[in-house]
Amino acid sequence: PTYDTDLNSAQLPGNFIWGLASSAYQVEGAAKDEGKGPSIWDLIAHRDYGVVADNSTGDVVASHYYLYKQDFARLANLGVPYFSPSFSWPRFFPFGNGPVNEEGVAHYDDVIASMVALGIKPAVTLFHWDTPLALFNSYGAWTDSRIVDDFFNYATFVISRYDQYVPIWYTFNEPQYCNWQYSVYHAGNAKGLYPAYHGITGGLKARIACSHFTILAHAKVSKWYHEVFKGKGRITFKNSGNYYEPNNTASAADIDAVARQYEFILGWFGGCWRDGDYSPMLKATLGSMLPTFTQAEKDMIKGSCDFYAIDGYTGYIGYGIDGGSAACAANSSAPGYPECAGSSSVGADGFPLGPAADNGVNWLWSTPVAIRKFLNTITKELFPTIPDIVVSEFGFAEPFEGQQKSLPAILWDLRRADYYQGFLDNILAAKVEDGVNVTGAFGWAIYDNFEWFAGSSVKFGMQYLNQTSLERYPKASMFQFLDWFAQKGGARLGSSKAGGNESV
Ligand code: PNW
Repeated sequence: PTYDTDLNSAQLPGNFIWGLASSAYQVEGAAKDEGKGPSIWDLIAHRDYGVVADNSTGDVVASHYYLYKQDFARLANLGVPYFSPSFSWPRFFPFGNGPVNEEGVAHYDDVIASMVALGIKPAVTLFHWDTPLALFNSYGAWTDSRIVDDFFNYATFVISRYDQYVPIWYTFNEPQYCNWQYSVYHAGNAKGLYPAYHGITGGLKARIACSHFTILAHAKVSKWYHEVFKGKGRITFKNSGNYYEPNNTASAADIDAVARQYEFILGWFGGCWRDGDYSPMLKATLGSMLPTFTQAEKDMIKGSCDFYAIDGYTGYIGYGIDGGSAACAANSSAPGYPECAGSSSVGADGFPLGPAADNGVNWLWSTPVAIRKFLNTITKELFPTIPDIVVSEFGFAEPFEGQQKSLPAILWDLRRADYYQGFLDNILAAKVEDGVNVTGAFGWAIYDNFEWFAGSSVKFGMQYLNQTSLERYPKASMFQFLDWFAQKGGARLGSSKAGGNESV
């Protein structure tokens, strides 16, 4: 890509927030320890051999539950100012609701205290897919309206306890995952292996309900947060989405396919920026299958996001399907992908300027310029009222890393290093050249972890995790990531700029 300005001399403002991210089930381990209740992921990983690619589980992973102090010490030594973990709902409330688990509370008290002592600022996600199993078993979790009050109970407990230390709260990680393939929020029919609990099959009805109650749960917590902790910190949720470029910018079908992708992925959860309601396209497509919000709910949703957070990893070419809109409408009893959302297929080389995806992750191409275009699309075209946007996750899986045995080779992860350099340059270009108010960027992940259905066969870490000794070794990409921020003047922990905007 070419840039109009000299990006080498462009500098980040001191209040740009940056750091590394992770999530509870993916790193903590200690799955049965100190009073934690099971989540749906304990079920998924254990119940059916073969559901997770390499049959790994979250039982141990990096044992972050016990080794958090050394993890934070390293982050501090490397000068990383923010860390974005998620907290485990079933550690606080083993049954999802009911009695609180004091051991879990004491644990997170010390997690927060340890970060604060080192000056690391937490950006905490309250829910990253580890739904308490008890709620799944008793009423089907996200398919039932009762989840809204149970999440509210958990979220308000945690926020009340740690508010003064946490400048950023994310209620949900990627509610889009209510809707995609495996319904990771409620384990409904993951890979077709589960019986239909409470009528939940992971089908469209369950997915729509999950999305609906997630939006309401977020909005209810956000409203409470704004009333009780006015002006103290910021709250939003993390969206999952990627950039789509029409294959042929003169093709109405390709343009239509891209528009439908955005509406079905980001528009579904875009009520914060659109009068609190579902988009017209969603309503037109899903008709009576789509639940409605009351006016009071719409008002609550509209004001419930203080900024936009996007987990944006890659970019695709959008191809129209012959008669795509018509095929979607004709199939109106169960409109779904790909007819309604437009094709997500990509060319052999993925997004232009990106190399082929030989990394074993079929959705992830290294497409640096896509993040620049995506930030423009989100803030200027899709949701022009967004005040500022944070890239809350981005990262890359190094080709063949899962199979590599030799440590030096694993640590020399040049494709990932290149990905971070390219993405960060393009995030900066969006800011300084295009005027996008992008205010933060978080790399995924702090180290190799449990990659959901891919288990430990796919690695996203900027540190290698030895799964036997549990030692963590920084990879080349970690230093690339850190060097980039050092060059661009990103506030580092321990530097005079550290802390950035104290009012945040
Ligand atoms: C994120 N996509 O999920 C999750 O928040 C993490 O838990 C996960 O480990 C990480 O990305 C890497 O996979 C995504 O298909 C999964 O575009 C898939 C997509 C995006 C995000």
